[in-house]
Parts: sequence; structure tokens; C-alpha cells
Amino acid sequence: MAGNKAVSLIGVPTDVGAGHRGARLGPEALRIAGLPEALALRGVDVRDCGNLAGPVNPWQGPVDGYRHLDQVVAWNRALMQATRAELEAGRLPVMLGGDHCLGVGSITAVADWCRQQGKALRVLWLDAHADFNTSAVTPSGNVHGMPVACLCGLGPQALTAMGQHSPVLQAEQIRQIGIRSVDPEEKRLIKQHRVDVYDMRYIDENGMKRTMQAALAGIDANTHLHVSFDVDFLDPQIAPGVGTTVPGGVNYREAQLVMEMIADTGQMGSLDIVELNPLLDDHNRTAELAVDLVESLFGKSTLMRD
Ligand code: 4U7
Ligand code: MN
Ligand code: MN
Ligand code: MN
Repeated sequence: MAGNKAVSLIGVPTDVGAGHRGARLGPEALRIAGLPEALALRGVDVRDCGNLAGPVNPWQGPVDGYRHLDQVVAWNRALMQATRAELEAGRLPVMLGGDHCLGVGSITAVADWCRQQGKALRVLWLDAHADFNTSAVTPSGNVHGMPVACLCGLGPQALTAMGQHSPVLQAEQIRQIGIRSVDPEEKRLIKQHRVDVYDMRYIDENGMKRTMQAALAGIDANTHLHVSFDVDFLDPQIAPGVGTTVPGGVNYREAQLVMEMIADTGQMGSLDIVELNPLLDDHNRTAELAVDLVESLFGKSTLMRD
């Protein structure tokens, strides 16, 4: 289904939420790696909306537990509007990040849209990290480590109540996959809020097929599936171009299976591609890998299944 749909690429060139600068270059790296052409080859009607505009990265330390909160809010407001506009136009928005703080704006718009359409929303969070920190417990103050908490109502009002409803999500709408780095207090919050986490140990013990069957269970024709793909989900040996590498990540075949099984549901309605940092990459290979995986997400299969 996603394969027949019209897609809008929304560039979000920001790293105000990150601990390294360079994710602001992600949208261009994804374009240069051939994302628009690859989708067009899949038969997708692609519209590149260009890049959103927003404040520069002031590169300052935390204030009250947040770095650059005003700038993070400004970028997310702009993204929320853009995402809403593309959904209203009947298109599938693909966010080209940019750091993961942008998941607040994209998913807030998607959640408002789903409520309006009477659709169920499921969020798949593909990441090495749980992104469930708050200002009280964050070790860094970087807001890219906080978007899931914000979406569940924990965070500054400017981020938890951007849309028509707060909290934006109930924890039971979220499935996290690939998790292998969680801060101690963050772990406590994840447990308290009962977020459904398929961490690397779960994947080791059960295999990726069973993991994805569990994470996708219950999705039906009335479900809007939002995929938030943090490139550090992948093992750093195949995806070095990210700010926060964590060893022991998802390998190439596992990642392909994740994308193919999502494609098979036919229910993906929106996608974030985040945390790609071309300054830390090796000749754009992480961007090229991301494009390869997004092709699978849009229905390209490696064998004879087309
Ligand atoms: B990403 C971290 F302390 N947990 O909060 C933090 F380890 O969007 C990392 O998943 C957050 O890349 C990583 O700063 C955010 C850290
Ligand atoms: Mn993340
Ligand atoms: Mn991450
Ligand atoms: Mn592929």
C-alpha cells in the first residue's frame, strides 16, 4: 500500500537536539545518496518539499536540564505544520532529519491526524536508545534523548502539548526495537510507563522474525503505522555516520527483514529518518544504506517476492 502512495520528502536540517553537530546535513546526504530517485523507481509519486527553515544551533550548555529548548520548539512547530499539510494532502510524509528531537513534531501531527480520521496509531521506534529521558534525569540535556518521553506527556509543556491532545501517545501505542543503551533513570521511567521494548537481547533470543511479528501484532486495515528510524539502530560497523554509536546493533540482513515485514503490513503512513551525521560518515555509505533500507520499506524485496 505504501508503495502506491504519494510521498512527500520534508527536509529538517537541524542538530539543535543532538550532542554532535552535523545531523543538519542529513537531508542533503540522503538526497545525494539517491532517495528521491530510488522511491520514484519503486513507482512512488515523490514530491521533495525541500528543507524547512529554523533557528541556527547556538551550541550552548543545558539550561534547566535542556540544551537549546527554544530552538528545538521552533523546529518542531515548523515540522508539525509541514507534516500536517502533507497528511491533509493525502500524502505520506517522510522526514529527512535532522536529529531525533524532530519526532515530537512529526508524531504530534500524525497523532492529531489519526484522531481526526478515526484511525488507530502505532509507532515503531527503531533505535539503539529509548529516548525517554526527562530534564530531571538526562545525563546530557540533549533533547534528542527525550522525544518518546515528551510524546507520553513527560517534558516541557512547549513539547508535550504542541498538538490538539496531550499526552500525544499512550505508551501501549509504541514498540521500541533494537534498544541497547538506556540510562539508569531512563530505565526506571520506561518500566514505570510500561513501554514495549524489544531490546537487542530479545532479538538475540527470539530472532528478528519473531520480534517483528510481536511488534506488528494487532495492526489492521484501520491502523496508521508511523516508523521512526534512528540510523543508530543499525550496527556501527555498517552505519558509522551517526553521533551516538552503540556496538552490538542490528545487522544488514536483520535490518532488511525489519523493513520488509513493515512493508508487508501495507499500513505505513509516515516515516522519520533521523540522526544521520554525514560529517562522521565514510563516503556517504550510511546514507546509501539508509536509502537501500527505505527501498525495502517501500516494498522492494531482495528475492522473488515482487
Ligand atoms: B538518539 C543519551 F546519555 N541517552 O540522553 C542522552 F546516552 O536520538 C543518548 O537516540 C541519547 O540518538 C541518544 O543524551 C538520542 C546518552
Ligand atoms: Mn533516537
Ligand atoms: Mn539513537
Ligand atoms: Mn532494499
